[in-house]
Amino acid sequence: MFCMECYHLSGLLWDAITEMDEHNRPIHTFQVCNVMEPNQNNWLRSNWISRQAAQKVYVELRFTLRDCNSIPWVSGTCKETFNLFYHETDEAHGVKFRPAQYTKIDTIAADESFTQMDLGDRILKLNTEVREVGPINRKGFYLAFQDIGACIALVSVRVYYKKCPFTLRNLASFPDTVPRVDSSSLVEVRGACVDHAEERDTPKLFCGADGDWLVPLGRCVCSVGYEEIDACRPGFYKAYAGNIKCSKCPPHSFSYGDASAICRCEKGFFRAEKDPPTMACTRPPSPPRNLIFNLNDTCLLLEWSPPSDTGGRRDLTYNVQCKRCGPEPDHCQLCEDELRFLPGPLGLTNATVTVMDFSAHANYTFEIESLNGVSDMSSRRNPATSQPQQSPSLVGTLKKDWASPNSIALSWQQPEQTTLPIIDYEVKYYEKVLKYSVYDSKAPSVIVSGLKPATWYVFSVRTRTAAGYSSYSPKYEYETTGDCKYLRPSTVLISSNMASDQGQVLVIVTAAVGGFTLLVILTLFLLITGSEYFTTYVDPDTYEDPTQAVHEFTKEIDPSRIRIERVIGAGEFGEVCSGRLRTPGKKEIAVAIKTLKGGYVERQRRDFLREASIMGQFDHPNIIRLEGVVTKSRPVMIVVEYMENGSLDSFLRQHDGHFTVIQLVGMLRGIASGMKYLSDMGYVHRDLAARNILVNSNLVCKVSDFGLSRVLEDDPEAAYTTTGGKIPIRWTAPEAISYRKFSSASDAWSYGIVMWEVMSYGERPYWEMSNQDVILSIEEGYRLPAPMGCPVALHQLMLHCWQKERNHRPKFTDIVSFLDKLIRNPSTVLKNFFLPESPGEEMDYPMFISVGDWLDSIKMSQYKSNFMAAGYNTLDSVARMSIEDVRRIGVELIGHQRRIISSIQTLHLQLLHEHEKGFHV
Ligand code: ACK
Repeated sequence: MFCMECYHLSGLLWDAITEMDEHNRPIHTFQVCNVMEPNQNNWLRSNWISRQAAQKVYVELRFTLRDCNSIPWVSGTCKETFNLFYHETDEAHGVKFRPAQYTKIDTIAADESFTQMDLGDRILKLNTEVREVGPINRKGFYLAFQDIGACIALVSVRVYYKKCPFTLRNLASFPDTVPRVDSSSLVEVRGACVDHAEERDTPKLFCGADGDWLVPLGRCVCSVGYEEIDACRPGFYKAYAGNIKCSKCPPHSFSYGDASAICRCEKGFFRAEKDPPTMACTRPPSPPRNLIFNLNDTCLLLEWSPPSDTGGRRDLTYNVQCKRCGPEPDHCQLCEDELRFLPGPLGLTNATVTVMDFSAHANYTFEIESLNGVSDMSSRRNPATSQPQQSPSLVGTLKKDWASPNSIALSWQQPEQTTLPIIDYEVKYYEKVLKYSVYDSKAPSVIVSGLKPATWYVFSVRTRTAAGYSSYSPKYEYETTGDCKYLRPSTVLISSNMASDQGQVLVIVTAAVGGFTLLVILTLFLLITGSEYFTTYVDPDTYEDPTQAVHEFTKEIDPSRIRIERVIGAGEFGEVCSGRLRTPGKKEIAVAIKTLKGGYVERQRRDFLREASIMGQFDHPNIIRLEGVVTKSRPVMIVVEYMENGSLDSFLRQHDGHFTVIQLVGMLRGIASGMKYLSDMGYVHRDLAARNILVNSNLVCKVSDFGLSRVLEDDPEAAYTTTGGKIPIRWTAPEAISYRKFSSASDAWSYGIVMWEVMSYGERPYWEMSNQDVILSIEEGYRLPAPMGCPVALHQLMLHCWQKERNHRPKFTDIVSFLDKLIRNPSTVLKNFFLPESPGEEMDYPMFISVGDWLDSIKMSQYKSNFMAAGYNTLDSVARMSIEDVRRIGVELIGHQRRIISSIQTLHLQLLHEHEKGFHV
């Protein structure tokens, strides 16, 4: 710290002595002990000490003082105190020392409270004394120690001053501060806000004489984007200064960097000017839905449902746009000014508007646009007004790829130049005089099915890009049983002339999404003629408004007429219950009630009710009967007739071997009859399987589950795809698996599988083979063998259903009459090798080359060596094996015995066939 210099004014000097403590560490001391001599005046002076910032300094002395009583013969001269002095100067004096210049601080005496210091053979009692020095006004000072005859060892001198140290309080920093000399007054210190913090009330602290900070006042707070000095992390933000935490970015917004004051909206999402930064980013709403109209003599009432997606906002409004079109739908002019709208055409808050003052014999198109506070911000505003030059171009001419009485596949050339990518195509078609439908297709092709035979249809396509729709292509007219030709554009649509001839006003009602993407077209005719409207199946998906299909094809049941008794199973959308249905004037009946579980989204409700809209169109003893629906209250329900024995697959598994062949054939006959009805209606089931057949207490089987026939629009490759892309591989015909060619012929394939399920009492088709193996083995010609005990005639029918060429498969009408024959003449069924009159052409059924191939094909390869070892190395020899033979060669598992034996039966039949044809294996 500082050096000491000794000054001997009389007597002996202080001695600088180094001793060792008990740890062998050197202790430097200054000692004086002239106790024998009187009038001692020995000085020890420090070197110059800068006072630095201090006004008051403290001197801490550690020393030992010998008790005079402990020293013999020193009584008159021995002292037990020494004096402490100081002298202020601005600079060091060097060796010059004048005691007279020094001011006494105090006389230092030994205290009672010594601490002991072990100096090897001696124990010293160490004394500590502290004295204040000041105020010091010069730049520095000297300390001096005056010995007047004591025995002292000065061990340490510590000089220090007190300060309030640098500190952070309330997000403000306060510097080192030296207290006042006057211990009663405090130093007021103003703090500086730390980085990224800002002053609220001036932050202050007071520095007390002892170096303690006292009385904090005022504060700083974290600036925007910061929390407690740290920056908000990516994904977080802080929009307001304050000592609050950073918050997670609200939905649909993000922050990439640190210290974000606000989160930026994701693409397609926006913040309206007045939206606070804490609010989620929002987007324009989806289009209004379920647009319906009511027309009386003078006014048109348009009503719609709010959009399914409000974009996350509450400030939803609607604008109505009116177009009056000439015979060509693309020659339209706006007509809001001509008509009277109540309450008005723009900024509607309720989902309804009344329109009046129509001109006679005119076509009007109304578009309802939903808007919200961020619709203006979307770059995808109404393309018709914003960027007309970008309107997509027309597609090329329409071409028929193939057609059947009920369907047509059309394709067209993509527009040559499009500045924007094509989102999809809208295909509009209509029976020349009856009914409109619209499809969205992602590919430049479409398959339109469900058409009526011998009916003229008109097709037209337009392209959609982000800029909106192109005009419609030239019309393509086609008669379902005849040839096709192009019509002149002037002969298109239902002309206004024709409409007026029949006293109609054509109203095309369209709904647009928040001014951009999707223009959903719903075209309705006011006049529906034609009484044979429901003789063929109508796909509810062709209705823009699915609720309309529900209204049209189902009866609404008052839920008070339904009594739910118990839950019988779990359906795709919710529980299936059994219960009773009361109908006034009728006997109460048992019903099954399918419920739509709570929390559903609109799409689920629509999918759920689609089944009812389909079922409601059918009326046949082998089709599950729809009693009605509950849609006006919760839960939404579909009520169908009760089938006591549940689904056919589990029913058969529970009753393995219980029925006669004729009973089983009776069940199959019922299913075939139901399927004949469906195919006559033009309905393709797509999911015919025993699990989708229900059985009542009289063993009557009824086809159910009409969910799968749904058409999805979102497959860019195909015109049609099935729900969720899931195809029940084991039940599905190869052409439906590979190119989604679903037809009544593919239903016939599935029927063959159902026959196999029935005859094997619910065995899983192709057992545990993987789906991929099933597809491959079918492709290679493998077909399921006859189940154990299955009459050959029935297996023959199955094989017939599994013809690769779909036109060779039997029609359901053939199947029904064939089974009828079998039932009428059971003995023929029971004769094992009866070959029925083939209802179709020759089968293309494969032959196995070797026993090994055969075993591979039925996934029984593990028994190859058993067969070989027992000498069964030709198919002929295998075909003669009995169940005992199979057991004897070492096939122990009953399931395997069963599989091998049923395959042997088929093998036998094949061989018979081949031998008849003159082949030898
Ligand atoms: O095999 P199951 O007993 O028969 O279990 C299923 C369950 O509900 C889930 O679908 C049964 N189920 C469905 N519809 C009916 C019905 N109309 N009558 C009786 N049971 C039914 C089905």
